[in-house]
Amino acid sequence: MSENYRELLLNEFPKIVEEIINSMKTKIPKLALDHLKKNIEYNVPHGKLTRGITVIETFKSFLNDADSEKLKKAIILGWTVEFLQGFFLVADDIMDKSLMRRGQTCWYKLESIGEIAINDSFILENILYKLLKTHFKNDKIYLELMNIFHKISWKTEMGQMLDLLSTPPNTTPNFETFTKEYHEQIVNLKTAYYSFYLPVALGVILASNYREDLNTKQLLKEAKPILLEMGKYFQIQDDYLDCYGDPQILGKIGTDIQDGKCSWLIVQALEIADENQKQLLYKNYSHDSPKSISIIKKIYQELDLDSKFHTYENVAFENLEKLIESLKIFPKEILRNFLLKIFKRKK
Ligand code: DMA
Ligand code: MG
Ligand code: MG
Ligand code: MG
Repeated sequence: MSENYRELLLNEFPKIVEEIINSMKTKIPKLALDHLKKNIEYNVPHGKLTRGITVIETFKSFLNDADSEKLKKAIILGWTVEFLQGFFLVADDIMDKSLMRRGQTCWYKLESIGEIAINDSFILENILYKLLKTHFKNDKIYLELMNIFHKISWKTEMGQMLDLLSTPPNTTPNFETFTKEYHEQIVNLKTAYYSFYLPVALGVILASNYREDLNTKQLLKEAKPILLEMGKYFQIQDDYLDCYGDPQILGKIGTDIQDGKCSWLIVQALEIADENQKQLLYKNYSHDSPKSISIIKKIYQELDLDSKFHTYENVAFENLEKLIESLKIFPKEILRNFLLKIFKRKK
């Protein structure tokens, strides 16, 4: 099913690009139009599209007999989350000094790009509001859609702020922030809201555009804690894969150790390390040298973090299954599907 939705999304993409380019055709010179197109095409459609697909799947499970016009709205809304994601990733890669994203060189790292990437990320964000305006301005949910994007973007930006504040530049990490609590706050804010709550919320809101009987507030209130819990699990996987994933499959190369990130792995490590290991971790974490990185990885190995993660993953999965089972009004299938998509993921 989701394969179909992926195709539906990808079929619509060229039309979206054309719509944006056409809207600027007479307003900016050709070289700028070309850059705008390149920015969109490079940074938006090459991911797994999980968020976009989830919007459509959620919408369809509330409005099974949606006609093609309604389905098209779901597809557009799916792309709006993917533009938001593109915006966050282009900016995140600059801030994290990453090299690869989705199997390609990071946008800002391209020879012909560089610092314009900062502005390009803003543009990707703005496009999502253009799409909302063009396709939803006459719908009763228009304001609700704008509000949710603003609210969730704010959360994500707070999360990125916390993430970056755990290791300011040119100094040692704020090791006092390397706690389970701080880490949980980071992942909840920077990932869970926009990656899990938002796509499902958009699907429900769009369905409520056509179904008077849907109580969006009640439905989302029930699903939200579970979606946020799934988001936490997802970002812990991301932290794990940063160190243990295969860059070929992942499409990106880990930077958390040299960036000094408050990652699940270092938080675990500091909790169980002996004094000697702790001193080595303090001394080498956030140093961008192969020697320091390998010392950190060696301690992770001594502490058996790999298998600690697998244990965590199984416990988290069972816990999420139970939470989903306890739902009273929200369709369980939607969250089950979402969970199965990410369980034991390698990318
Ligand atoms: C990503 O956190 C969060 C946002 C809001 C993009 P991250 O830097 O761990 O992501 P990645 O590992 O994909 O760079
Ligand atoms: Mg990053
Ligand atoms: Mg980051
Ligand atoms: Mg990461």
